[in-house]
Amino acid sequence: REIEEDLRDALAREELEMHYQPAVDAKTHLVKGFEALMRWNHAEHGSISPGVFIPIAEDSDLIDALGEWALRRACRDAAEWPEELTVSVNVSAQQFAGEALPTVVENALVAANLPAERLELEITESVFMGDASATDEMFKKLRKIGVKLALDDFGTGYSSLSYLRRAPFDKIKIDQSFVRGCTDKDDSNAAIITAIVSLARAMKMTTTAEGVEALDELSVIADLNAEYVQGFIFSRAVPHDTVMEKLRSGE
Ligand code: G
Ligand code: G
Ligand code: MN
Ligand code: NA
Repeated sequence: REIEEDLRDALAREELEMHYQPAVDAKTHLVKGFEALMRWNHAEHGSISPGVFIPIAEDSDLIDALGEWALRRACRDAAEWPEELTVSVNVSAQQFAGEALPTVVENALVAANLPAERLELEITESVFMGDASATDEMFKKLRKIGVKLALDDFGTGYSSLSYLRRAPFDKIKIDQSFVRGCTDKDDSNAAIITAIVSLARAMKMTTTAEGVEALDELSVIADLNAEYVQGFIFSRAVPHDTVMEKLRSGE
């Protein structure tokens, strides 16, 4: 397809950009870190969503090059932020299944002079569909590097609690579908969030509620004791320059 050909050239043409969405403490609203989200400014078609081009990259051999670029750029940008702030990078199951990932991660950290614990990799449970011993081995290697690991989109897809036992996650990201419209502490979304928060605590993991858009969602989620929140109520993903301006102005 034409879009795949264009994506092949997008890196060289510098049409890809990393934008950053803050994750904030649910109670104090202080910024804890940023999630890196890729953007593609196509020469003719304008902005193309990663929801469209990441699956195309995953179905071709492009995801490794895109993923490496994302890690390097995100680490480089994060190295300019105050040192208590972390950066979270989404990693595709295809990258996770490839043997290069640990080296790519280490090289990105070294090139940016970023301490490993400031980088968090967001992984979805689809990685567990791959070969079990290779998956376990990859978790060990990443763990050894010292990066943080978050389980993304939790509660959707083929959620299995056994994944939590098998892999050393630091954080669970509660999917937007449970967060959106969670405005009442007695509804079923709230019950699910309560259960996830409690499970995470018992396993020494933190939680981030994703996709918070409204004040009443924010207040319910803070009451349910999710540690962090992310969503349009605070900010969409913005370019690195904007992050730097906001950090300087103390926003
Ligand atoms: O930012 P937005 O909501 O449009 O992202 C859509 C999807 O694309 C999300 O599932 C997100 O995780 C994914 N995505 C965004 N940036 C990256 C990236 O750099 N690498 C990978 N693998 N996925 C990404
Ligand atoms: O799959 P992942 O969780 O990485 O995807 C993150 C996606 O969620 C990005 O595309 C991002 O733009 C989107 N997103 C972040 N905050 C909100 C929000 O408050 N509302 C909606 N609708 N989407 C959000
Ligand atoms: Mn994510
Ligand atoms: Na997510």
